[in-house]
Amino acid sequence: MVAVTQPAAPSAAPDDLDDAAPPYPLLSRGKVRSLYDLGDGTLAMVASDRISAYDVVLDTTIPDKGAMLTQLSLWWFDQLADLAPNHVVSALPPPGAPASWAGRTMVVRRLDMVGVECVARGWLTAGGLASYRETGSICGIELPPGLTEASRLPEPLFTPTTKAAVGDHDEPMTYGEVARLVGPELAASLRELTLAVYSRAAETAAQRGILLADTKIEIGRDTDGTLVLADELLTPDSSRFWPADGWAPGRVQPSFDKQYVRNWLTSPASGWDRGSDAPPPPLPEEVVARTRDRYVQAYERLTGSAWTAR
Ligand code: PZK
Repeated sequence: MVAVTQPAAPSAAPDDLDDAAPPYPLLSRGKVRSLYDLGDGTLAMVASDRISAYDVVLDTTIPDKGAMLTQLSLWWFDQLADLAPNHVVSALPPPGAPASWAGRTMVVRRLDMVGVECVARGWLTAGGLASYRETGSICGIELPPGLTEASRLPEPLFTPTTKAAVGDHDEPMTYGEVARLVGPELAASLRELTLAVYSRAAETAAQRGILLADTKIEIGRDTDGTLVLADELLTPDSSRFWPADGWAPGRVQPSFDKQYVRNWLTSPASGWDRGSDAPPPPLPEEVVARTRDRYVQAYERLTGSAWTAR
């Protein structure tokens, strides 16, 4: 068992989860989600309405974001149930949970988590692009010359990374490094499952006008070693979704969910200096409303169901 350190709460962030103290011990806290130990071999994963941009958690929350991402994960777990089992035990908050947890909570089986971040990419951007520009390869996989920002890759790639502590950046690993870390059999299974999840999800998203540029999935093992899909799955926080219309290689694609936030934060109107240590200013109401609408659209386009706040 690895020691779990609790990062400090984002400074002065309105904490939409802590309006009532939950009657469970906190096991782990991420930038925008918390994990509680229910003590019976299950955990409660609670998604907040907090949003991060440019690696910082903002002071402004996006109403219903946590519930939308939780419901989207649950939908994907169902869609992919034939590929692998998942960790979901219940979509209802556990007994005694604060009322604010409704809709944003999943009770999950406690698993032995694999110590590798399983990433799949179908399009080239961000860290993958930086690696390609430096070395012509990603995670040791040689790529053809001539690729650029947002290029479609010749085929989806398994591009695993190390699991860094909160606030640190994950480092790319070669497949050989994964095999040395977890053993060749598990490495092969991780690659196979990651690519199967990515391919199915990318196909589903494409039918709905959304490109799934990349995604990070978390895999655990149950007591008999069966691989189980865990964490959040195929949400805008774990994946890059791009609007398919208007996609063109050679320029940075607008983010499906965070583009209004990024545009405003980097505009003169925000007065924020990204390079400084200063926290970003609160988002204007209109940016919040538009961003919320993008999460609603992502939920509705992917699932084909209307978002009704719960
Ligand atoms: C687990 N995280 C990431 C950190 C979060 C999530 N089913 C599981 N069993 C054991 N451990 C985990 C899971 C899952 N999922 C997931 N860390 C451990 C994480 C912080 C907050 F919501």
